[in-house]
This record gives sequence, structure tokens and C-alpha cells, in this order.
Amino acid sequence: MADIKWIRTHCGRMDHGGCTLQVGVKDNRIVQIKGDLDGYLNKGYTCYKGRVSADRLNHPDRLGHPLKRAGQRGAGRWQQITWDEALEEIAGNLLDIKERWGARAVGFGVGMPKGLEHFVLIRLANLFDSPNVVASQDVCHAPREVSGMHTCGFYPVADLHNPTNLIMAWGSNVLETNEEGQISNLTLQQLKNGAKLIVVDPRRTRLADRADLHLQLKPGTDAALALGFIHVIITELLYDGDFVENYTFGFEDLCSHVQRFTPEVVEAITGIKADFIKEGARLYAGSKPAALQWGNAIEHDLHVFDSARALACLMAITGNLEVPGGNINAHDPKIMGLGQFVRADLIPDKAKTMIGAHHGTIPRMMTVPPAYFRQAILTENPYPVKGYYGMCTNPLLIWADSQTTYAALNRLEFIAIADLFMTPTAAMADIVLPVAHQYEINDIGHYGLGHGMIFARPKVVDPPEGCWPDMKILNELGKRVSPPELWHENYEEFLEDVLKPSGLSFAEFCELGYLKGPDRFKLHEQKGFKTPTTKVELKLSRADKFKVKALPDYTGLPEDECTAYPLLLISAKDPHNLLSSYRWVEKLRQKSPLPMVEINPETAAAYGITAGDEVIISTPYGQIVQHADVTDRVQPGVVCAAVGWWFPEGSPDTQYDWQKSNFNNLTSIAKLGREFGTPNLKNLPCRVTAKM
Ligand SMILES: Nc1nc2c(c(=O)[nH]1)N[C@H]1C(S)=C(S)[C@@H](COP(=O)(O)OP(=O)(O)OC[C@H]3O[C@@H](n4cnc5c(=O)[nH]c(N)nc54)[C@H](O)[C@@H]3O)O[C@H]1N2
Ligand SMILES: Nc1nc2c(c(=O)[nH]1)N[C@H]1C(S)=C(S)[C@@H](COP(=O)(O)OP(=O)(O)OC[C@H]3O[C@@H](n4cnc5c(=O)[nH]c(N)nc54)[C@H](O)[C@@H]3O)O[C@H]1N2
Ligand code: SF4
Ligand SMILES: [Mo]
Repeated sequence: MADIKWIRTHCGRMDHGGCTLQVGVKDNRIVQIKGDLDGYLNKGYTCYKGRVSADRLNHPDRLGHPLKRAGQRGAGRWQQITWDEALEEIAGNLLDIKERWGARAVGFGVGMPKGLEHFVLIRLANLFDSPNVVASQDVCHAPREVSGMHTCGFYPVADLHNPTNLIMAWGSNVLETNEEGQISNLTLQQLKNGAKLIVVDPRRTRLADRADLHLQLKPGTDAALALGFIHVIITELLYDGDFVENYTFGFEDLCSHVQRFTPEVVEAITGIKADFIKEGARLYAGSKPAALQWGNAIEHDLHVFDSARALACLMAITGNLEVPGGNINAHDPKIMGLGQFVRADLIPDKAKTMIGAHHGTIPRMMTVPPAYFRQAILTENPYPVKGYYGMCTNPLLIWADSQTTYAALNRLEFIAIADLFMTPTAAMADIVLPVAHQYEINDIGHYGLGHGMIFARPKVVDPPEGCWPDMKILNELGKRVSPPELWHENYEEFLEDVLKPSGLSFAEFCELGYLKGPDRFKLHEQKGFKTPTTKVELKLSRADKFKVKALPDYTGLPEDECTAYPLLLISAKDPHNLLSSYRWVEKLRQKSPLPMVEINPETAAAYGITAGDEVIISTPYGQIVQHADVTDRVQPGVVCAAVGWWFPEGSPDTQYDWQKSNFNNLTSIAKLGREFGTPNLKNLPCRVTAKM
């Protein structure tokens, strides 16, 4: 083992990333990955997928050359071309569309934020003069961030770095998802140190097994439960009187508004016993500091603005904002601001001209909801869209309403996709670009994620000759489709740009490993909150201007209940898969070989389903097949299906069976939340039947 060289870097692209890793390299090949005992977030911890993450690089079917479509779209026939030809082809098509339809007719697409290329792509869109960056923000991050900004002027994140008395994991399965760098280790350490735990989740997760109180609510009723908590806290005078008096706006209105959300009323809505609602509210309010770890699940139906607002109000009235161990404003280190990096100044009208604006989405959300993007392609409302450049994303699987995605992709004049493997979406493209990946590129993680930290991800091996880093592709494409002087000679200068205000070079940053902003608690005592009233706006003072509700409300389930579909369908992210990514990595596939749907034994018996059976899951919008996991982790009446399934072992001319087990064949974009264009990804009426 003496000839193994160990290099320290940070994990990325397997989830939001963040674990400090020691990567063992021999002959330009990674031979082992282990957690770094001194890692800031992980202290030696890694999950399984982090440890096997190098297998992504060595798969025999990994893309190795730029490809040009040779047959009909989606027919799976390709011709190998050079990088120069590929870039010329893409630039030619994008500029042609720009000339005929305007720059806004090209959408630039990304998925879950993975690394610095995310922001280089936004820069490319801005320099190309298209306001249309299409991302998953409608269902991920933006609703929490923007609702937080409106309520208290910042994105309140759970502070798991300082001692806390209680963690309340609300729609967040942090032990499996390590969401936004809230690595399992941080939660586990707090529990070890005596913090109490409340879990609000319709499923009995591994985290719920350890909870002092598990509130297994009816899916889609989060806002009602949060308003019920507020009701109890106000009527029992458990709120933080000083904070409420000095730093909140609209408390009286909130008091009268929540009167009707008595524990008994909320019990009828959520299915949680009134006594447990009271217990939960008392425990949370009585445990200051308490960290509310709010998860992605609350963003997965059209009522997200209500749920997120109600939870932000809950943090505020209990005095948990801006206190260590509560929910904090995580200040960035001295690095380049995002707006400057993406050159937002060059496209000042973006908020008015982007597709979302025409549908009245909340102005602070600066990306286009995929639902409106596809409507624009298919109906030319508000204007025609003809081209798409996508990277780090697999829309055919992960956008709601996959049939509409398929139709929209077919309608586009030109599609380019950058990925490291042929995916169902890439199989529909005109040009496919093979990328260099984590461990093969120098990268910065967590830029823009809102937790006030950035992580060095230095390269540890060289990429295969034909594979380029996304940042290099964008840099070279940028020179061809926008003013070349606004691009770098060498794309790695983008890394230096981000760090420049800190005075560090990228090499020095790698030595340090990470940069964290200063801890600044209770800044409001000097400066107030960054809202129009300088207070936490329990009631939004400019609700009319933004055409949003002034007070958070509960207005019913996101979809009507219906006897033909008597069950409620939810999903949760798979511990061994990142959404639709990497199902071709054998070690991961062994852990999660088939799409599994969790069904309670009672429900399974009622429908004649036994463990392992192929089950047809149907909603009013479509049907798919998955295998039964009969388990009491879900309650009778609730079904939890797997997300992101396609079959890389299949054939490109059927886009790898993208229809068969793909959750988003069960979702729809017919009903969308007004604020963010969010579809119902969870909480859909469904039925299950055994496949004959
Ligand atoms: N292993 C793994 N890790 C990941 C990802 C992955 O795909 N796999 N994805 C990454 C991404 S993009 C994100 S955004 C984060 C998301 O990470 P999380 O915030 O943890 O999101 P989810 O797993 O979607 O949902 C969390 C929990 O919400 C529960 N839930 C479902 N419906 C409801 C409901 O109506 N109300 C409530 N209160 N809870 C509900 C689910 O049972 C689940 O346990 O994870 C990141 N990390
Ligand atoms: N029904 C349902 N739909 C959902 C969700 C859900 O819970 N339920 N979750 C939503 C959420 S939270 C999110 S964030 C989105 C995520 O949406 P996406 O990010 O689009 O989802 P992935 O399936 O992870 O697809 C990522 C693709 O990027 C590729 N990739 C990985 N690394 C790189 C890289 O370095 N460069 C390039 N060019 N490609 C790379 C992978 O191979 C993969 O094909 O999905 C959303 N959709
Ligand atoms: S928890 Fe996330 S960051 Fe840590 S090793 Fe696993 S995938 Fe990587
Ligand atoms: Mo996400």
C-alpha cells in the first residue's frame, strides 16, 4: 500500500456533498475512499455511496466522445464527432435560434446544484441574453429560501454546529439525505449530547425510530400542523414575549388568524391526536434553542408557500431565529457574490422577461419552473422556445409530468445535453457531451447553498481524454455565442474569481479545505431584520404588492380526495441513489436493485398484494409498475413509491424504459402553486393493484 498517494478532497455530486474525504490514488486510479477524521462536517463519517463514488469514473459504458444524432430523434443512433465540431454545432444552432426567435427562445437547464458549473451556466445564459435558466428550484430550496427572505430577510437554516436542546426534523430525512450538507454526523452528535428529537414525517424513518416524538401526519397537511403548533404556543403563552414584542410585525393578526386551528381541528385534518400536537408544541417552544431542520418534502406540493411561511413564523415566535443552536442566518465568507459571478448586471430586465414572470411567480425566484418552460415550448405562451442546453440534469425522469416532458423535448428544434452517461434525456438530444466528473476536476462546493460555507474539491485523478469539465465546455461555448472577452483563457480562473475577495488562491484554499463565514448571532438587536418593516413579518406587509397571502393558511389537501384513488402517494429519496443518477453503478444497484413501493401490511392484504409482487400504481394522471415492499413504516392509506427509476441496461431507442417505473408519470402540471410554479410531487391520490 506504500505506493498509494492520499489526497484530501470533499465529496460532491452524490448528494449536496460536504464530507471531507481521503482519497487513495495509484496510477491515476482511485483505489480507496474513506472519511477524513478531521472533516469539518463529517468527522470521519461517510455514507456507502460516498465510499463507492469512484465507480462512476470507471464504468465501461461511460461516455467518452461527443456524439451527434445520426437517426431520428430518440432512435439511439449516434455519430462520434470532435469537440470542435460539437461546440461549433451547438453554437451554430443556438445563434441561429437567437437570430430567428430571440435569445429568450433558448433555455439553459440544470438540476440539483452540484458544483461551480451551476453558476457558470447561469453566467452563460446571462451573457447570451436569455433570461430563461430552467432549474428544479420550484421543488427544491427556492420556496424555503424565498419564504424565509420575505418573513425575516434571510434563509433560516438549522444550526447543527452549536449545541441545541432539540432538533425538529420536519419533512427532512437527514440521516439518509444529508440535505444541504447537514451530514448525518451532525444530527447524531447532537442527539448523543442530549438534544431531544421531534420528527414530522408520514413514514417511520430511521430517524423517527430515535425520536422522542414522531408526528406521523397525513401527507400534505403540514401547514395545518404548523398552524396548530402556533395556536398552542400562543394560547398557552409559550412564545418568547420579548422577541415577539420587539422584533415581530403582525402578531395580533396571527393570533386571531390561528384561533380556528385548535388541536382538535388540526387532529381532524392531520390525523395526529390533539394531545400529541400539544406535546409537540410544548416541547419545541420549551427547548430553546431548538433547530427546525425543514426539509424538501414541504416543497413538494402546491401549498408550499403556506407551509414554509408557517414554519418560519414558528421559528420566530419561539425566539429561535439568529440564536446559536436555532435557525440562523449563515453568513458567507469573504468570497465573490453570486450576482457578480453570474454577471446579473448584464441582464437587468430578467425578472420581468423570464417565462416564469408571465405566470406571476414570485420575483425573488430567478429560475424558470420546468412546468412553465414546457408550456412555452408546446403552446408558445408567453413566447416561443426552440432550444435547450442541459447539464447535470435528467428532465425526462425528474420533472413532474413526464409525458409532457417527452412531448416538449420532441417539439424542440435543438437539444444539447452534457452528462457522463447516456440517460433517457440524453437519448433525446441532438448533441451529447461527455463530461469530466468529481475527482477529475478542480471544483468548489456549496457556493450559493445558503449555509455559509464553501468546500475545496481539488482534482485527484486525470479525466479520460475525451471528457471535458462542464466549466471548460461552458467557457469555450461562451466564447462562441457571447462576447469572448467576458470569458477566461482557462476556465479554472473561475475558481480564482470566487476566492479573490478572501485573498486566497485555489491552491491555498485546498490547503485549508474549507472557508466558513463569521458566526454572527442576534444581528437584529443592532440592525433589525432585512424586511420592509425591519421586523420578522409574521404578517407580510407587502403581500398585496407580491400578490401573496399575508398570513400562512391551510386550505385543504393539494389534490381532491376521490374514491377511485383512495390512497395517498408520497415519495422519499433513496439512501443509495441520487434521484435518477448513477443507477448504472453496480455497487449501488446491488443495494437498490429494483424500484420498491412501500405499502402497509393492512393495505397490501386489502388489495391482495404480497411482498415482492409487481404492483401497478395509478393516479388520475398515469400508471407505473414497482415492486411491493410490505412494511409498517408507512401507515395504512399511505403509499411511498421510489423516484427516478430508469433501466440503463435497457435500450436507448426506448429511452431505457423511461415510462415503466418512473414516478413522474404519476404527477401532473395541471395544478401548480402560484408563488413558485410548484407541482404536486407528493400527496397525490392513488390506487395500487397486483400486476397479473
Ligand atoms: N440519498 C440521497 N440523498 C439525497 C438525495 C437523493 O436523491 N438521495 N437528493 C438530494 C436532494 S436534491 C435534496 S433536495 C435533498 C432532500 O432531502 P430531504 O429533505 O430529506 O427530502 P425527501 O427525501 O424528499 O423527503 C424527506 C422526508 O419527507 C417525508 N414526507 C413525504 N411526504 C411528506 C409530507 O407530506 N409531509 C412531511 N412532513 N413529510 C413528508 C418523506 O417520508 C421523507 O422521509 O436530499 C439530497 N440528498
Ligand atoms: N417525483 C419527484 N420528482 C423530483 C423530486 C422528488 O422528490 N420526487 N426531487 C426533485 C429535486 S429536490 C431535485 S433537486 C430534482 C433533481 O433533478 P436532477 O438534478 O436533474 O436529477 P438527477 O436525477 O440527479 O440527474 C442528474 C443528472 O446529472 C448527471 N451528472 C452528475 N454529475 C454531473 C456532472 O458533473 N456534470 C454533468 N454534466 N452531469 C452530471 C447525472 O448523471 C444525472 O443524469 O428532481 C426533482 N424531481
Ligand atoms: S453523506 Fe453525502 S457528502 Fe457524505 S459521503 Fe455520502 S454522499 Fe458524500
Ligand atoms: Mo433537490
